[in-house]
Amino acid sequence: MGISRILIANRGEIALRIHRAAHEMGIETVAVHSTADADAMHVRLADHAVCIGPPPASESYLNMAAIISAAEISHADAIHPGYGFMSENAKFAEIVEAHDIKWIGPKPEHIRTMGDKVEAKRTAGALGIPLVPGSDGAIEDVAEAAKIAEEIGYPVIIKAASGGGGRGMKVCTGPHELETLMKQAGSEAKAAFGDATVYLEKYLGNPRHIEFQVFGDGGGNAIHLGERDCSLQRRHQKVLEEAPSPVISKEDRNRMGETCSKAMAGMGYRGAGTIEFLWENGEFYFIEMNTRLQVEHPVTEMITGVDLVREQIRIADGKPLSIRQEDIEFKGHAIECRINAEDPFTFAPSPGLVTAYHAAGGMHVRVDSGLYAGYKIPPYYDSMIAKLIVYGRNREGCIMRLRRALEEMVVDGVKTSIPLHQELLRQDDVLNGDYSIKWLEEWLETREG
Ligand code: MV4
Repeated sequence: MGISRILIANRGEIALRIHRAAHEMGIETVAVHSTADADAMHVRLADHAVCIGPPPASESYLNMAAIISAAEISHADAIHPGYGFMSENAKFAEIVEAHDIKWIGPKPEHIRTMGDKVEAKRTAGALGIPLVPGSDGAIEDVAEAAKIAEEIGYPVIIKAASGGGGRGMKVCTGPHELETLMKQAGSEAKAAFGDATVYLEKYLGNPRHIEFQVFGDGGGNAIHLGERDCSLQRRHQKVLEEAPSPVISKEDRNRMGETCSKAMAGMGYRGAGTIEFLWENGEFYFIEMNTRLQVEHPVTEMITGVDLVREQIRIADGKPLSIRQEDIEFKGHAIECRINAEDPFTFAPSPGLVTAYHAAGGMHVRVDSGLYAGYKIPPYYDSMIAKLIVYGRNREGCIMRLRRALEEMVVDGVKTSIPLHQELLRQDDVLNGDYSIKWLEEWLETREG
């Protein structure tokens, strides 16, 4: 029997996003929420709602037993984890499947493999994906690190195998620093992740962050949906994402996209995934793979017309992918601005009552958000309150429309990053697509106001 009721194990805009895809497929939804989210839009929109615990995520959105119980009592036959929270928890995925509930996500073994960054690199390399030069696996001691660093040349970067998302990295400029930084990286990794395992890579000084969207049916068929450029980041938080990347040629897209989809087919990957690369001097270097739907997935949807959440649900339901690679066309340009409830200068969180709200609209403008006037943004969770996604036939047209849409957005009562986006879209380097992963933080250093 097919999926008829999905429990959405998440909150905020992504919970709405999943609800919308489900309802468009005639599938009912069950919201789960903490006591802090009783008035949230994701709860109002869903067909059923279950309170799963107090405000801290550790006791609600991360509470496996509470979520499984909610699925059982509400007779949900599938769980979609969204992003963050339980989305890359292999153990949870196994528990869901052990309860005969469909897991709308990758196979648990693949979540586990990609969660270990050393295993992820080994797997990707074996499947023909180009890697950053570095240690073949974990580094055991300083002597081994020194030998590899000598071979690949300084600077090198020491990373935690259980890390990811930028946590626990050390850049090492020469052999004199290696011992200290190795020890630091190891003990910090042990403290943060309970695993001191580290590995070594050549440090790339000024790359872009380019990621490919992939999709597999779990039975050896896979496609790619092109790349997103997510180089504009602050402290490993993406601020603005675009598709296609301003620097990737059609030939490189097709070549690297094909490498990615072949790799996914080779491992029997199921569901949505993102293969992250650093891109420097025209070359791609794999760093990590994310085994979830990503915040920035809408820019891919805008330029391909493919509903990624619908595909996720279909795959989990044992149906084939609804599109073939040769039917995927990349058309136009899309940019997403992440709108956070935070001070646009200090980045301090700004939760509280939203006194007025008006979403931008018009042609090719999409706002994914659970905001409404009178909503009180709780202080317990991520500060992202809306995503503004805009499409244009080309990058210039997209930027013009994005500026217009940002002018229309009204979020009163709290500080938001809307003014930051407006300022970014006046910077020549942004307008020219001339930025690397370092650009935003360097610009913020010199910014006035
Ligand atoms: C790197 C790197 C330079 N060289 N690896 C940060 C997050 C994690 N996913 C990997 N990261 C990096 N790995 C090598 N060999 C620079 C970063 C990095 C970064 C990467 C993507 C986007 C923003 C970034 C900001 C700082 C550092």
